[in-house]
Amino acid sequence: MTRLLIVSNRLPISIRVDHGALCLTRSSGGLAAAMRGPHERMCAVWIGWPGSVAGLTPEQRQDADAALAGIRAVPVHLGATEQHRFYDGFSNGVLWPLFHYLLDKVNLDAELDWEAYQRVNERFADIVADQYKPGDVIWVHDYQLMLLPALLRRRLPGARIGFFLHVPFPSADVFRILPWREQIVRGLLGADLLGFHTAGFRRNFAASAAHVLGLDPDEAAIEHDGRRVALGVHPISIDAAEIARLAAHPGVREEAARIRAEAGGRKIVLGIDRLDYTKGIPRRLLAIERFLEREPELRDQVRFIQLAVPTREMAGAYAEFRRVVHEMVGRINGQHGTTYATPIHYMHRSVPFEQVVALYLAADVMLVTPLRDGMNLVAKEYVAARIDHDGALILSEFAGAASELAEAISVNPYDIGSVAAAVKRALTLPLAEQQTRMAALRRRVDAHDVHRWSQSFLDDLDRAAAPALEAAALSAQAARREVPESVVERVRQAPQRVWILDYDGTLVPFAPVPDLAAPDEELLALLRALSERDRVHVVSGRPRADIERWFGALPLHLHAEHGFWSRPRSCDDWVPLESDAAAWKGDVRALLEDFTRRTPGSFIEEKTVTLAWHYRTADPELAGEHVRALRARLAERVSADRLELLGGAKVVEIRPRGVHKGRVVPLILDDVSARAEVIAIGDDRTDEDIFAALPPTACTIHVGGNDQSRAVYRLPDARAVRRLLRSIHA
Ligand code: GDG
Repeated sequence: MTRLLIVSNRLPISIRVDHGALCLTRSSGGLAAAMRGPHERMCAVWIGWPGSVAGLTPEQRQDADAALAGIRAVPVHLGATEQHRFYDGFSNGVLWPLFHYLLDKVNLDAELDWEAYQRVNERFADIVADQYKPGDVIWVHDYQLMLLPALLRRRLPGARIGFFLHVPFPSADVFRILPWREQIVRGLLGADLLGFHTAGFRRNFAASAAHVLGLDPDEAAIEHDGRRVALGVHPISIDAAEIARLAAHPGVREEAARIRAEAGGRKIVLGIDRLDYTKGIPRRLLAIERFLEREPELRDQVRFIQLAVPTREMAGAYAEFRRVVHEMVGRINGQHGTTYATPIHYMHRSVPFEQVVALYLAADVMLVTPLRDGMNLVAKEYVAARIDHDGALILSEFAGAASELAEAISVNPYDIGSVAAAVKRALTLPLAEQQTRMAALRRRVDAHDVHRWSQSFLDDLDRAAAPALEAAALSAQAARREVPESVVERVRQAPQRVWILDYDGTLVPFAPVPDLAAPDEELLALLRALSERDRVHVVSGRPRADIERWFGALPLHLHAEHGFWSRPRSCDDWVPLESDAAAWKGDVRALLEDFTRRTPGSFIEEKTVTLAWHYRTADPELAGEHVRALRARLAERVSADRLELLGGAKVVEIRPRGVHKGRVVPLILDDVSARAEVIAIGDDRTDEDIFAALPPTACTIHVGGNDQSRAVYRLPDARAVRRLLRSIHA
């Protein structure tokens, strides 16, 4: 069975010392709850921080290590300062508020925190790589470890790596604020699959990658560094059956009855959250105050219960926030309390999960009003606990859960008046409507539970990683196929040599602007020297004018526009491959002009036979949208006119089908002796047509990274190509 390595900031078990004794406690929170199932079912290994071990005696530390090993947990120990900078400083002081759109909370001076974030991600990478065995699947979780996928990819090129983000991914305009945005995107793109809660978060990430790295994502994937990274939508969920079982348990029901009795016949409106500023507690309290002011006759008929679970107590922003919330509760209770009742029943602590479920059971109305939330499991848990199909859920439209739980009463948490109105509406919702809404909600939560979530993520990861594994195998093969010295010697000794050379990326490295890639003196001298003894063909996709300008004076055979134009050495005139290959251009040009008008920064490049639409300098999001629309518009023309569409780096090229570099091969080989050595060198997809058209005896060489090629040999870059040419000529 495939082994799973789960990697998250915290282990599901935390170590602490209480009155000198070692305590192991279950970590709470959505992530820990969600991954417990796969951890047990798949005999997975869980790698993460176990809490501080600083106060442990050596014996206690040994005991702790043994206990962790017993539950297949591997600790990543961190020093106190490092942990503080990595966790409180960068993860929760920069990324957490930024990703939740709370920009005023973003820690401004975070250079040292960023350094710790990098170091800790490296530490995780070392430990994961240490644990890894070929065939394992690695699943990395959340915003604390966003550099980890790329760090692992470097250490384990062939591994299957998935990453799931539990928090929102913000819009590109917000994400771009981050000074380290590029490193974060690159870090994530080391994975085979990136999972998000909602289609919106996925869209935001794709747009950010487009902006920050100039990539060209489509709906469900991004090509980067010769790899394809899949982007998935995987809304996390809960163990609905387990919660329903607890909700039916007599002990839990008794507890719920006690809570109701305690409320003395009042209806219960419940909030359960970590005491985090993203959860919208202060605005919720103001909405409750507004409700109390507006509805004096209901005032005595409602009890608000707020369970605020302590969280991130070491971070500065949280201590201040806690003070603000406690003061607000005090003020509202002071103002609206009576001799007999206090409107807000506030608890600042954590309670056992059975107690949480009892609260869900007791609550007539559940108030879930985060300002932003990745998903919010409390909303789903409330639904799962309502086994009698009644109750009302008020849900913020800014929680990820809102895109699944459409039958909840939706509110804008920033609009205090409308939240107060929603509370009234929920309290007076007729039972039949409660039941209709709750039945629909329950069906959805039951069908998409946490088991299905983890399984579907792992299935998608398998699918996403399959081509990458193949590519890794191919590139490993490729690395072994550098041109051997015996072949170099054979070519050197050949009575006749014919070179077929691509230009951009083969003889010169790529330049940011095409016009800057003109040949240098060294190259011109090399080609001149080579052509004294050999036949040298340059076969390029560039326009005739470029090739003529650069090489016209040399005794070379020239082929431009993918071989549509050729200039044999002895003759000055360029001859076309076909006479009427451009009849289709009028309409297509008009269409491209329309798209160019609507996409500022884009432009059309016209060659004799092809039309190209470049959008490198356009807004990436708008261009991405328009590329898809353009392709759809061209689809019909393409089949009717025997055209083909080529997608390149920020360019869509349209050309007649059948005009490709391979077409020049018969012309080149026409009067070549059978004993001649033919050497073809090229770096991109268009050169594959040359390799395909050559006889198997030809020496074909692909230039560049780890992409697939049918060429027999490889060279890493243009410099290596020149070295080879020089060594043959010498
Ligand atoms: C992050 C994202 C995303 C609460 N009080 C107690 C207690 N809880 C449990 C709840 C629930 C969990 O904690 C809270 O999960 P949330 O999803 O509401 O929120 P975050 O902790 O912020 O989680 C969030 C989640 O990751 C998963 O991807 O949904 O958007 O922010 O399960 O029941 N549990 C116990 N005692 C308590 O007092 N035992």
